[in-house]
Amino acid sequence: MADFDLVVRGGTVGTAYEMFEADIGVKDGKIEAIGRNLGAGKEEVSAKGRLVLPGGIDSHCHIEEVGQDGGVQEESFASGSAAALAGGTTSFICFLPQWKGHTLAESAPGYADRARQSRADYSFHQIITDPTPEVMQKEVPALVAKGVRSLKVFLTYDPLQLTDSQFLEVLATARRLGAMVTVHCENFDAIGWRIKALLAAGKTDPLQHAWARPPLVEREATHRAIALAELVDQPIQVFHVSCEEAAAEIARARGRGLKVWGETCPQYLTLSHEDLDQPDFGGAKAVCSPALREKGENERVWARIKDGTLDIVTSDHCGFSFATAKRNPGASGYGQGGATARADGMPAFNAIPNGVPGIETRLPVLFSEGVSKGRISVNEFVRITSANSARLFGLGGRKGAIVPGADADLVLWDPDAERTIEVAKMHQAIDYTPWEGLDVKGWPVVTIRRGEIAMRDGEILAAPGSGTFLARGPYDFIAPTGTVPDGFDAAAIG
Ligand code: DUC
Ligand code: ZN
Ligand code: ZN
Repeated sequence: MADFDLVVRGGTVGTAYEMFEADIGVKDGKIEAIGRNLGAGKEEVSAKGRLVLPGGIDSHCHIEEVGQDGGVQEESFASGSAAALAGGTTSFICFLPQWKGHTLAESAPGYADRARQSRADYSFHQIITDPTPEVMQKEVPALVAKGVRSLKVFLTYDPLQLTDSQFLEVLATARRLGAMVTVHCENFDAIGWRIKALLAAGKTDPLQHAWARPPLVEREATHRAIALAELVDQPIQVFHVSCEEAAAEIARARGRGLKVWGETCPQYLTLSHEDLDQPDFGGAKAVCSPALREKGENERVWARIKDGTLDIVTSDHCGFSFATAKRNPGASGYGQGGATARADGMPAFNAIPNGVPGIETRLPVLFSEGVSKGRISVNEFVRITSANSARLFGLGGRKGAIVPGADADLVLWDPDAERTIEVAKMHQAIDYTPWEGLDVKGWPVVTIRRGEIAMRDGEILAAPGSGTFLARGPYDFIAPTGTVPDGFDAAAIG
């Protein structure tokens, strides 16, 4: 009789801090044993010559997200989760929207039901754009109780931006409820002023996006977000850090003992202004915010991964195809300064929906550019792609770790495989990838989600609906520090 449902045999196991040769025995979807010469499994997967790492957690991606006009981003839960599994990611956290003037319930009816089509495990961050008493005192507590334990706020974008006082309201509510606050840090008015000036000068092409949103606007908003979080004594995570100027603000806060964490994305480690400056409106493919920076900035962001300032690398996957949404001014809500169009009918830079696809390429690009090129170790790769997301978002012990009792979410890597990234071979629904033609070394060959072989050699075996909602309960990282700058007792008013 078999000892296990599945045995992954003879691989090199890589965790957040260790590398060792071992078999992994799986029972009922969980890791039951780790050791040499384990007994037989009903099913066996040879991992000879492979690295066996925790399945990726993409803690920031936009899947089938509902826009302010009720339209839906093009990546469905079925296609987005297939793309995730193909790229070695077994869990993701995507977004429940709120549109100004609407309650949470009104903003995305049926979204949680649609998410049940996922093939990967999933959870949600709740976006807050209109923190009314009804939303903050009734809807958000109910949602946190159901396991949606993180809120996302935007300090820019016309339909999304919070004022500082609204942001404080969100921070105070999160503190009371024990939820993480994640922040898009860019200065709304500074960007608006630059957009106006650029449009008035007749500058409309996608490259102008970078001039409208220079590092300074990110640095200022990162500083302000940290200061306001310190005032309330609420932990925050700064999303999609693109540059040293913003990372330095996080490092300074961390040095002062604040609970501030930083996330970046492969686009800020590998792409640059040059990708925005392409013929035939091609630069629109690289429009995301914060904007791509000058070429040399990539290495500075890598350095902030190395020194631990940036804890997590997510995709910030957005479902905007080049043939459709990227040409549709203002469609998504992720734009600023009006739905301006150019003489050729294409949107001006400010109205191109912000965001790039990346859920499928996140791990292969990072492995190749990071591990294969010697910038980071396998252990660092594990930390920034799964372990830290699990710890910081309340999935510790269950996800992002290879230990007995954890979910058997594993990805087998062939560290020597050489591939070229081509959208034609991918599983995402979006019609382009910003990494088209990139040669990579290191490739995920088998993905196992809760003990089920979900992807083998690029073939998706997990069915739509086989993913599970991950409810996230209270956890240590979101406990306030108990210290505020001037001794003010926040708990007394919380
Ligand atoms: N920020 C996000 O987090 N996602 C999409 C666009 C954006 O600016
Ligand atoms: Zn953002
Ligand atoms: Zn995002």
